[in-house]
Amino acid sequence: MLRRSRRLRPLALTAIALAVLMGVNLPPAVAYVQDWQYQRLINSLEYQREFGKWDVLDLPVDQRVNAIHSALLPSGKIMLIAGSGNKEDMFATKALKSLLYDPATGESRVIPVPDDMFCAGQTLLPDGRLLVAGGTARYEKLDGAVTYAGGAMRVKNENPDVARDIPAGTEFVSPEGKAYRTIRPNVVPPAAKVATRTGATVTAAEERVFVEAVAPGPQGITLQPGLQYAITGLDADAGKDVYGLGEALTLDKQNYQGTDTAFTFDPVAETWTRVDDMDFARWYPTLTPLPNGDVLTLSGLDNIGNVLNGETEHFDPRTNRFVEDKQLTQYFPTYPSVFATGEPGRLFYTGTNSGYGPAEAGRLPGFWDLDTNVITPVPGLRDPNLLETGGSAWLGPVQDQRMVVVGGGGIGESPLTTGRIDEIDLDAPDPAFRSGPVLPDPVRYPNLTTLPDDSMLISHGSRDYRGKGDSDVLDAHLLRPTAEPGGTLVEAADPHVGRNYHGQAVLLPDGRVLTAGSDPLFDDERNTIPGTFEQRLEIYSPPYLFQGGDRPEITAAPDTMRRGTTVRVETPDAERIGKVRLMRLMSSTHVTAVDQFSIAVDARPAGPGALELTLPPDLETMQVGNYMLVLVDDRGVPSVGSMVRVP
Ligand SMILES: [Cu+2]
Repeated sequence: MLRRSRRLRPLALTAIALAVLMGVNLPPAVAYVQDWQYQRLINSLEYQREFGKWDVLDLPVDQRVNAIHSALLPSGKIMLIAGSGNKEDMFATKALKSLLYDPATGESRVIPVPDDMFCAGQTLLPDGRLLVAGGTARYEKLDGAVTYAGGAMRVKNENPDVARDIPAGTEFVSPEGKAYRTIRPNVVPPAAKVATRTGATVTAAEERVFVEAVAPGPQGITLQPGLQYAITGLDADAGKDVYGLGEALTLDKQNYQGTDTAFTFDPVAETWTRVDDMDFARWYPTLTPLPNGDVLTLSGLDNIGNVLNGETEHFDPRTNRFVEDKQLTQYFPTYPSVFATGEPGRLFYTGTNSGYGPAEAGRLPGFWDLDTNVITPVPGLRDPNLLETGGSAWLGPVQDQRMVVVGGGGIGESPLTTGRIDEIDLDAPDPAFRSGPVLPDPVRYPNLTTLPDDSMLISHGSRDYRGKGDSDVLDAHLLRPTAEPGGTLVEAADPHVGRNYHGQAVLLPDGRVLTAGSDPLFDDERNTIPGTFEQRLEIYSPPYLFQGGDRPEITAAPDTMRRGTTVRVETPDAERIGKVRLMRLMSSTHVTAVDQFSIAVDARPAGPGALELTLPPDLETMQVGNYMLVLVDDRGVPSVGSMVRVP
């Protein structure tokens, strides 16, 4: 909406005049009257019909968590994952949390998580479980803060018959007697043995693990790579088979390190279960669901703290296993926005991402062909150097194949930020970005949420990196998918709570939007007071909830819908339904929400009190997964969503 100052200018003048007349202390009086008038304005029905309304939720103190990840579950509840919540003391004491929040009742429950899922990847699986992969193995240590030299040790196993456990604390000793130890448990698989005509060749297996020096300070530094390290406590025979080859071990800055563990949350039992480990540790990975329900696991920082070099894993929800796809080796910065498209075997990378990676690699938006592993770049995007911490989402239903890129900034702590909204039609003969509207404030970390009436809520974010300089953008807009490139931008009510880094937004079954999390570096304009994690939730009620009259209602609908079939849905509002949408249950973290989309469904009246829906026949549209069926009336007012599974 209009900045408070702009919209309230006439009101403020009245307030000043009144205060002068009454002879009171001017600034507080103006502020008081302004605030009173502002509250009266935003709580008026006329205002809410046009701009919607934000409500801050204050959960009980013991229910407040540092939400990093949000996901809507088929139970209608929201899973908010904190893990250690970017608090190193919580990490150290293993105070690792998630919060299950029920927006229908307002009730919530803290559920401990079994490993630190802080900055993992997540998406909902076809059977309704939430998959969470990766997370934090170790917090970063900045330049000057590293007291124990560290780096990578390649642990070799030449024995083809047995795997070797490398427990946390395993000690490696160099020829000159310097000792290093591991901090996470590892397993080195058996060596590979291939029979030949004359016998067999054995190729040693290798696991690259992080070690740090036992001795503090410079005496722990070993710059020479390739030294062979013996493992303390092994007998001579075993020691021949298993040993370390050290890389440079230094006091340089140490990045956050990822875990290779993965878990699912069962929305019925409401419990976390460990599944197969990934082949690679990942911190800041993207989990892109594929139309058949499988999940691609992309990018992230590995167990040493380096961005993965394109290693891509495929998760099969039937076997609960990750398998590396050695054909797919594209390098992406962390949290890349990679989406399944309407064409089989073709993904689209918008270029937005969040976190880590050099300027020159994996930054160009383009189509990724999974058969050839080739990325074909697309032209036309404004501010192509400002894609970090930007948002990407489908504009309108997924059949339209219109994608928008919103906001973003330069790499790392660059002060550059953009408010551009550019659109690309992926179905066009020569797809290229076209310039759309521009947000009044340039913004990093904008939350994009697709609503059932096809408009998109663009909310929050900050002008500068992690809200620096008190730069939160307390602003929201609705982007409507008109024929204009990038749609038409209209104002929405201002949120009360700022959200920058580590913020999220998810669509709720009742058509509202829940927002959570924010992790500013500083709390003040001068960047002197360390930032406080924002634990309040805030819910947006879009204008369609203030149009008066009854919302359309679904009285009966199947809970399973198959591609290409017709189904009957009972509703007393059949005659006034304007459109029908299947809204994919979404998850959100670090401006990344690649599993969010809606499907337009053809509907026609089927006798009194019923609609007949014709479901899209193709897998790329009607993707396997969990959705909400929403009926939207001819005024744009949606029903409450009815949970549907597409098998
Ligand atoms: Cu993070």
